[in-house]
Amino acid sequence: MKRTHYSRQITKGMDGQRVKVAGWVSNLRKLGSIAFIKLRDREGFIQITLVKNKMPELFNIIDELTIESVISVDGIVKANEQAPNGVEVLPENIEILSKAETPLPMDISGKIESELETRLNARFMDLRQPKVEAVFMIRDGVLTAIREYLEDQGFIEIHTPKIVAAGAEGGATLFPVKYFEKDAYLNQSPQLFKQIMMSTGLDRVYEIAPAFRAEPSATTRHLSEFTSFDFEMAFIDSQEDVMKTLENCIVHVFNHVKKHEQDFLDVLGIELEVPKTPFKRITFEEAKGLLKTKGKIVVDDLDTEAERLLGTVMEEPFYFITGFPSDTKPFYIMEDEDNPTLSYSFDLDYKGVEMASGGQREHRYGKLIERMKRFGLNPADFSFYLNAFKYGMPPHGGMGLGIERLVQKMLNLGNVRETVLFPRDKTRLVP
Ligand code: AMO
Repeated sequence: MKRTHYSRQITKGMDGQRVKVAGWVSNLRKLGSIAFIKLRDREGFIQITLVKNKMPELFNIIDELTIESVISVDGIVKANEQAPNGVEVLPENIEILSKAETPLPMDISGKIESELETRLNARFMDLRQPKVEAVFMIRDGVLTAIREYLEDQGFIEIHTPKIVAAGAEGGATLFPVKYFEKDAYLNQSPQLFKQIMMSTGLDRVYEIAPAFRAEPSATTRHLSEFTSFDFEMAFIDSQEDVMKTLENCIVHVFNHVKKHEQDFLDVLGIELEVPKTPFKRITFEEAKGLLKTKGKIVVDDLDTEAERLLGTVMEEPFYFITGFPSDTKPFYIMEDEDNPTLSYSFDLDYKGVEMASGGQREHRYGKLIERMKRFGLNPADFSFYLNAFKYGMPPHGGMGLGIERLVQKMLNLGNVRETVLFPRDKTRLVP
């Protein structure tokens, strides 16, 4: 290997030890007969110090190197109070593995702030910045924690098709696909498949996978391709069972990130507060009342502005809104037994933005067909889904959460695109 240690693993206590480090030349400084290379790898920086009279041949490499070239360095660790982190490496050999051309496609020295569009066009370079990299290290921690929590709760990870014959979340945001001789779509959500799974006996499932929505407008929280975290669980008593699983999962995620990703939170200057359970629950009616006091009149659903305003009046960052009107929720949501104009649905909002929605599903075949027809859907188009309800389908519920929105709000990022390596939106198809 070209490396024995990442930069962060090299400590003062290793004085005198031989190491091999590798990474990108972040900075170069030549001060007469001494020169410094600031080497960057994914864990941070390490100073490589060259002294001319100790290593006359090696010293000349400084004139050959360009910023952002890739090198590997064999050398000896030296504790030095004047070096960053109190430690440096005195090289015995430096190998140039790949020389970077000049000028660079964007400045990543931190001197010039680039526009998001410029950064996304040169994303490979943008991602070399510790602040950008930190977002993805934390995102990795979020996903690890979700899997950890759900596996512990007896859920199994599944993968459902992304090329489908019918969508569940409304025709307006479907992407059509040419599929041999047939019409197909990119799936908007694993909804129909995770529900089919509830009839199989594998009665607790989750999926973390891409979902596609042809979102026509450019906003700071909509993507054409996002990562949907879904779970579905059977034999529930009510949607409360789903909400409890979700809030406990969120708390586990925050604890995990705080424990394992603190270095990256520090890079971003984020003081992460672990939310407390139970999260506050308010009904849609109560939310309407709160919004009225802010001068916002809501009829049957919360728009972006209503969600934002609600965030300003709620005391806690996370809160559930329950009991939305049944006509504004999808056909698969169960209506309230006592008041069918309402539904057993919920949204989870975080700092004024919808993170997740879910609820108890309609598992009774006849009622489901009725509801589909009321929504103007043709049950024949959904027979692959409806068949699973005819031969033994337990009561069940679940939810879907946008990973990008969760990371965005957790890290106080202005735009959801910051949390995607290569975002897709109406105008962006490359890189
Ligand atoms: P919904 O359509 O509310 O519900 O989506 C669930 C969550 O997914 C995220 N999300 C998005 N994130 C970024 N860009 C988008 N275009 C986008 N669209 C949605 C949001 C949202 O809260 N099947 C149901 C879930 C369920 O009932 O289990 C569904 O898809 O964070």
